[in-house]
Order: sequence, then structure tokens, then C-alpha cells
Amino acid sequence: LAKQAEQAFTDAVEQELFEAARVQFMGARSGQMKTLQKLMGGLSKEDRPAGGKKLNEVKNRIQAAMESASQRLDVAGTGGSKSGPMIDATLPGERRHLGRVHPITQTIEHLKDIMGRLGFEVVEGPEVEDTWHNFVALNIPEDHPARDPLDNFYLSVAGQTSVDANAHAARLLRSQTSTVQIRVMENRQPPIRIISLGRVYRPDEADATHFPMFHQMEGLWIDTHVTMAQLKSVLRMFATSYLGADVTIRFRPSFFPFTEPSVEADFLWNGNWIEFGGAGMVDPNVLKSVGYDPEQVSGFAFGLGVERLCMRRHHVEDIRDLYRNDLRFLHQF
Ligand code: FA5
Repeated sequence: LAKQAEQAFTDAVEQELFEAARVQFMGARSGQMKTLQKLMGGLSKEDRPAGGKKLNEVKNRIQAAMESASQRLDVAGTGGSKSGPMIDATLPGERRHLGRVHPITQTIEHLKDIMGRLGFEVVEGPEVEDTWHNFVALNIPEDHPARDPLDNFYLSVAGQTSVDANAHAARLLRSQTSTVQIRVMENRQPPIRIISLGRVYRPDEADATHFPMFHQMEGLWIDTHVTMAQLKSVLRMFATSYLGADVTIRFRPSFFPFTEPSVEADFLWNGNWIEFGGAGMVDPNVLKSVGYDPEQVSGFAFGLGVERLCMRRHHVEDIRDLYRNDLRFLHQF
């Protein structure tokens, strides 16, 4: 019997055969060992000790064969038998790495939300622009230093080695979102109350507060009686909504070709004034360039640096951290 059992367990190359052999030889109710055990009752008193010893020997051999077959099947099982890999439910689970929305994208959504509550509609404009929308319509004439190829990313034309920045067909990566003001005014009549958020590009050297690609939020409000006082209220309300009621902001007189008068807006951060945007009353020349009558309508515009707002709110001291793609940094948002 022991030999038969040993053979059966050696032949058990898969779980079902092993199970059949186990039931046949060691089954608790009608296994062959059980039958053998029952036969012991029929032995005479003198034969019983020797019979018992023999029975134990057989039982041990069958158990040993069964155990080694069981181990062999377990090991093979982890390699992917029909019943699948062995799972150790006591091992700690694997953490899945979930992606996060980039802090600047989160900021853009937040800014849209605040400005939406102030009644501003979101519009979009292209990143590759022509000189009309980026300069001319914004009252930036041909000889203006802002058009210098060294201060802009002009796109080269196939077959030409140098860029003619004044050519009518010249194209560039927009250097400001003010281009969208023109696109909206060209296609709509007042009243207009819009914002536009997106990337802008300048060959600025990267430092703690500058990056060659950054985002701006442009705002434009045109109606019959829009005033500078409304501009300052909107920027103040926006700044306290996004940065908190305790933020200190100031307006400085400034100059932009497309607004008159113009201001720059700063917030106080760790004892320093940081500029977060430019703004002003839309220049009558700009209103004329899109076919509006400056006697009938007026308006204000602003352009804010999205990265600097995000940095102030989340205490990011270096703009470059936003674009290093270091997951340890990004996972904090
Ligand atoms: C402008 O771009 C004007 N178009 C703003 C404007 C719009 C004025 C409408 C009037 C009416 P300025 O170049 O100052 O202005 O840029 C605006 C803001 O963008 C800055 O205050 C700053 O917050 C941010 N900014 C400018 N350059 C960089 C840079 N290299 N990296 C990160 N942020 C920048």
C-alpha cells in the first residue's frame, strides 16, 4: 500500500491528482489507511503490537510522500498553475501612485472660479500670434523696443535665416495675453467682461520670480461708464479672495502703450513688494483700432502673473520649482 501511495503522489503533477490520491489513501472516512486501521481490530492480542508498528510505518511513508508532493505543487503554483499565483494576504499592499493636477492648472481653475463670481466670462486665444494682435492693435508701433527680436520668440520662416520682426506676416509666440483683448473686441460689441488665461513666452533669464514660459490672466471690462475706481476695486476683491483678507496690495503709477493711465500692482511678501500684474484704462487708440468710439465706451484691462499668485498663496519661494517636475514637490498640492 505504501508503495502504491508513493507512486500516486509522485505522479500527482497537478492539484486535482494530488487531491484524488489524498482521498484514496488518507481520506478520513474511506481512505485505504482507514480501512487498514479497521482491520487491526481483527488481529489477535499477540499480533497486535507488531501490526500496529507496521501500520505506523505505512502511515508515515504515505504522509511523507504526500507532504513532498504538496510542497512541490505549491512551489510550481507560484509560477502560475491553473489555480493562479499564491497570494500572501499578510504582505503589506502595494501603493498605487495617483497623478495630481499640476499646481498651475489648479491655480487657473481657482482664478476662473473667483472671476466667474465677479461676472467675468472665460475666453481663449492662440499662443502663436501675428504682430497686429501682439503689438500694432495694442498701440505698440513698429520702432517700439518691445518688438525687438531679442525680447520675443519670433518664428522663423522656412528658407529664411533672419527674422523680419516688422514684416506683416511675422509670427511669434505671444509675449502677453493682451492679444486676446483685441481678438474679443474685434468680434464683439460692448458690454464686454472677460478673462483669458494662458501661456506666454519671453526670452527672460530664469530666476526666482522669472521664467521664459509663464501664464497670465488677462481681464477686460468695456462698457459705457467703466472707471479706474472699478478697476482698483475688482483687483482688490480678486486679491483678497485668492490670497486672503490680510494680504497687503499697492498700486504704482506705470506705463503701458495700450492703457492710459496705467498702474502696476504689487503684493507684500516677506517684507518685499512683488509685482503681480499691470493694469489701466484702455487707451483710446486701442478702442479706435478695433472700431469702437472712445467717446461712447470706456474700459479697463489687467494682466496678472499666474505663477506669482500661486507662489504667494502656496509659499513657493522659487518659480523654477513649479517646472522642475520633481514629484516630491508636486505631490504637496
Ligand atoms: C504685461 O504683460 C501687460 N500685458 C499687462 C497689462 C495688461 C497691462 C492689460 C495693462 C493692461 P508685464 O510685462 O508687467 O505686463 O507682465 C505682467 C505680469 O506678468 C508681471 O507683473 C508678472 O507678475 C508676470 N511676469 C512678467 N514676466 C514674467 C516672467 N518672466 N516670469 C514670470 N512671471 C512674469
